[in-house]
Amino acid sequence: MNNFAQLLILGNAGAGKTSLAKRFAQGIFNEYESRTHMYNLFFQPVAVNDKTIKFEIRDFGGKGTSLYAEGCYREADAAMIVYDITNKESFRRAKKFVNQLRKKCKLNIVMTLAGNKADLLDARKVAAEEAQAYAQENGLFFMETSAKTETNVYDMFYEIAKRLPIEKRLPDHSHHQPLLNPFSEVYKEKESNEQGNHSKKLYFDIAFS
Ligand SMILES: Nc1nc2c(ncn2[C@@H]2O[C@H](COP(=O)(O)OP(=O)(O)OP(=O)(O)O)[C@@H](O)[C@H]2O)c(=O)[nH]1
Ligand SMILES: [Mg+2]
Repeated sequence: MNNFAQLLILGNAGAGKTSLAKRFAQGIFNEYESRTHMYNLFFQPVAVNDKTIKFEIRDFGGKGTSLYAEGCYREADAAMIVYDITNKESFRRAKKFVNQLRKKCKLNIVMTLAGNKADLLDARKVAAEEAQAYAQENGLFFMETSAKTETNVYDMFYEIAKRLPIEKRLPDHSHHQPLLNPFSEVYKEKESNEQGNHSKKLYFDIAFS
């Protein structure tokens, strides 16, 4: 039983987004990873209980591609926001990404926060407690990771797969149906001119369709 999930990786330039994706999907780490200009695509399955979630991972460049990334917010099933624990500015930027995403993404998106480069403890500028508190307040799953030493990398992706809404894991046509989340529906009043009868009708619109 296979199920697809679109996962976006967002964060400051140099935070380690590509390194995390490559560690997870290819099992490699480059000391000198080159900057991502648009985005990289990775496909990697994860087995969760008796199911397989096939991740389609979009790893965006942290510089100058934000508008492009925003075009994908609506479709995303999950997002991993990455900051670098040795760079305070990258944590500030991570919070910005969370705010931007919240405005446009599905209500049931799985959002996680990765404090990357956790191997560089001596250079730490962002306390794990601060990030954990922020994550808790904002409904994000949080872990410190290291693409270099592999710490928590697989676990992070596995946790995302585990948290995907049940509906996304159904095997058949169900994922083609709009998810009827009571909070995602907006009422819209429309004039209807059915059979010459000028009656007012209530329409249901799906906010995210
Ligand atoms: N020590 C350490 N270095 C890391 C880690 N992850 C990434 N790096 C290094 O940090 C640099 C930037 O990593 P990238 O993966 O290219 O970062 P990015 O977020 O994809 O950057 P952009 O594509 O420019 O947005 C590279 O030289 C990596 O080798 C980590 O966990 N620990
Ligand atoms: Mg990159």
